[in-house]
Amino acid sequence: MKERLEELKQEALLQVEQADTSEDLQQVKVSFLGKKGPITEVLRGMGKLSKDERPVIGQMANEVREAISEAIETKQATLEAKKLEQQLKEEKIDVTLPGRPVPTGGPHLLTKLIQDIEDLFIGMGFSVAEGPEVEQDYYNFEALNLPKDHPARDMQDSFYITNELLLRTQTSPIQARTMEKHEGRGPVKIICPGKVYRRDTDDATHSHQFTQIEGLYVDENVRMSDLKGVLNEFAKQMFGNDREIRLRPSFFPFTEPSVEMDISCKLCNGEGCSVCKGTGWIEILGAGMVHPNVLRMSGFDPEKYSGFAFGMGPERIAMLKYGIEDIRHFYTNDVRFLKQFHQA
Ligand code: 2NM
Repeated sequence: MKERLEELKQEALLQVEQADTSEDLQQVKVSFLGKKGPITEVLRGMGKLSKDERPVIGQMANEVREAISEAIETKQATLEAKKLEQQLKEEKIDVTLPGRPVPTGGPHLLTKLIQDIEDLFIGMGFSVAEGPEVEQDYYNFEALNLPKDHPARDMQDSFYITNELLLRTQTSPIQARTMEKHEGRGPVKIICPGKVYRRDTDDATHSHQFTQIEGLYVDENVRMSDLKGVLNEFAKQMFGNDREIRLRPSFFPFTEPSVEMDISCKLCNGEGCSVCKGTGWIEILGAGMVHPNVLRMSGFDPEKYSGFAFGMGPERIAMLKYGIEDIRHFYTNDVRFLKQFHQA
């Protein structure tokens, strides 16, 4: 009986030693110390032993049981420590690794371009003025020398809300409002950026909603040469010092005389290519000397004051500057398009 217990102890200790996981260990515990295990069996068979032997074997059996239990517990602790160590090793964070960059948004290409144009004109003494997108017929047309029956009102079919209210078709109503506020006293030197709306069928070069920047300078003795100087400076800063400008006669109801400004084509050096349609020149904006009727209606004396005005489309400028072939790219907001113009 003694040898049997000693054997069981050695066998159990060996298996504890060899256990690699808590599950293995649990298996050892069940097979040696469980109700149907060999130790229990020994204890059960004690009835057959003599009175002298019984306490000796009983004590020994208990000692063996204790020893196995203790070995299991010690091993269990070792296994748990090992497992924790392994886990710590696997989950270690290297704080010296470079961080993953977080993608950031940025201003829309048009927003950025409009801000750049604003800055450019602010540098020449202009202020930025804004106004409502839902505008009165009076400021959008009437005050700009476009009376109710004027044929030019058909040229730009508009979104009317009521008989007297519409989505502005240009940003010049801001200029009419600003002049009115000045109560006949100059100077007025402003640029007016903003969204405008026209009833148009959208295609590669037309959009029912687009942006505009218009400029106005009213003072005593403002001349066509002042307009030319300011626009020349704009063209060179915007498109490069090597660009030339030219003014061609044109017509707008709110200016007299009216001009259109071209810049020399950079792609072909003025030789003629597909971008400039063989002419060597690219149309950039419209401008002119403010019509006396416009000055008078907004409270300025055309005998004392004169002014120049101009208007341009940021979409068109961006398309020329970056070779964008479809105006709808500005509004469909495909990030693959937008990202190309994203500066940090
Ligand atoms: C253009 C072309 C020519 C213009 C005129 C005025 C105002 F209010 F002074 F009458 N604002 N903008 C103007 C002149 C706009 O856009 C192509």
